[in-house]
Amino acid sequence: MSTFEGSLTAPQGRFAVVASKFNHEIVAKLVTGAKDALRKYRVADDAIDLVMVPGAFELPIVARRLASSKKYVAVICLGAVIRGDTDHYDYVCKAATDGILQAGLMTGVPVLFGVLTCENEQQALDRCGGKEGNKGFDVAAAAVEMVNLLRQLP
Ligand code: INI
Repeated sequence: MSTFEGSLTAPQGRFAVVASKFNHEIVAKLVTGAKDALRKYRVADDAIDLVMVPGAFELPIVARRLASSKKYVAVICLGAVIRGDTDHYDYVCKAATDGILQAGLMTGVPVLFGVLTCENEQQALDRCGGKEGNKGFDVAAAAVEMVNLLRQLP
């Protein structure tokens, strides 16, 4: 039996980070976490491009464009959606989730889902460098792993 598993060794190629400006203070910390992980796994700073979008709803169209461009080995999407008084939250979460998944499936390029979907601001703060860690870091590490895994697969 052969087992395939992506390593966390530095992959060749460029990484794109797409980050939403909505809930900027939280997303900025996710971006910092993602950069920390990429640095930890020896991705050079000048091999990372950061693209800002208005909100999580806009992540998919940009992720798909970047993933289709053949310029990047992975696209890391970062955002934070926090529930308000209406069901707007549900629509933004669904659009972001479905669209980010589609961007990866349609292009074959790993497109990572680093969007916090939270009931309140505290949950988000806990996950962007607080007591629950930094989801941006985790997702960027997963991007490195996926690049290395996909390179091994037929
Ligand atoms: N965008 C977010 O990234 N997070 C949110 O919490 C959010 N809320 O709550 O409304 C949000 N809305 C904006 C949305 O992503 C789009 O930018 C906007 O609808 C324009 O298409």
